[in-house]
Amino acid sequence: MGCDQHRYTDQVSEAHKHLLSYSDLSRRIRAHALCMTHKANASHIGSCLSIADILAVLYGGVLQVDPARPGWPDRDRFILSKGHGAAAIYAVLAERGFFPKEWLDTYCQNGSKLAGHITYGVPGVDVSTGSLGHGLPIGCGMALAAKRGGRPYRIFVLLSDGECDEGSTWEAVLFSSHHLLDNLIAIVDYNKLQAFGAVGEVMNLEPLEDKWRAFGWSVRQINGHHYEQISDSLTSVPFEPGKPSCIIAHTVKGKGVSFMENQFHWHYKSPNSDQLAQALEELGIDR
Ligand SMILES: Cc1ncc(C[n+]2csc(CCOP(=O)(O)OP(=O)(O)O)c2C)c(N)n1
Ligand SMILES: [Mg+2]
Repeated sequence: MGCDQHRYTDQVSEAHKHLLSYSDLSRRIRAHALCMTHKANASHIGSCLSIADILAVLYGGVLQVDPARPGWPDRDRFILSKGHGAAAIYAVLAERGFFPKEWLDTYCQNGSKLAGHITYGVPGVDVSTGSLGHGLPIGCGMALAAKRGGRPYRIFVLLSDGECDEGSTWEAVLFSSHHLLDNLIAIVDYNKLQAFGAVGEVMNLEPLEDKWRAFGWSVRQINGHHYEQISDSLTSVPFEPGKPSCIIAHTVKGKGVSFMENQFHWHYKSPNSDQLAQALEELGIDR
């Protein structure tokens, strides 16, 4: 079986002329990411599935961005600090019309614009990442620039729980509360897994909420697969005036595909043809 992902997306598109619902959009993100990693024999499908629902809400209703003007100066900025989740962000950008869906077929191929880690220059992408621990520090600079320039836009940074092991992340946490950056929002994809094992065994983060609070942030914990909780939290920022906001999103690595959920080896493995077929079937995609 090939990986003709546009067959199903075109069918769904015709049925939905209006803005996609979050569940439709997250299903498409998951399906694209599965097809892309399968075709490219690429890693990080578990990481992509973990953030699909958060991306669906961000790009389906929260971020003030314009696909026709990706460089609009007052757009909200979004930084995917866990840059290895590139397939998921490319999928949602294509679904929102930042570039043609056909580009997704070229993911990780020679000459493609779409590299395996999120890359500046792709329409809708503001920052290249991949070396973990850089997204929040960059977000701090952007947030400070917005404040000093009197601009209204917000900076959303999606980081992994593994990145909470990085000293640079905690320097940024400290910096942003000191500078009263209430235009900065960190979303922690707390899927409890890193590349080779459980967060609790590699480097325990608990009590994680207390740590962010102690550094001067306002914090909420949510279920990162519950659209209402995601949307409620993202539309309530800043949680407190004068403080940056942190959303600790409890998620499942591999979410949505039964045999990938909570299995750390799906950090690096890519689905073969049979596994892709089973995964798409579980998502309810008729191919
Ligand atoms: C500074 C740095 N060290 C190591 C790596 C290699 N690496 C890629 S992903 C990853 C860990 C993945 O776990 P997590 O950060 O929790 O992200 P998840 O896939 O669970 O979203 C590591 C160590 C890297 N990209 N950057
Ligand atoms: Mg993780």
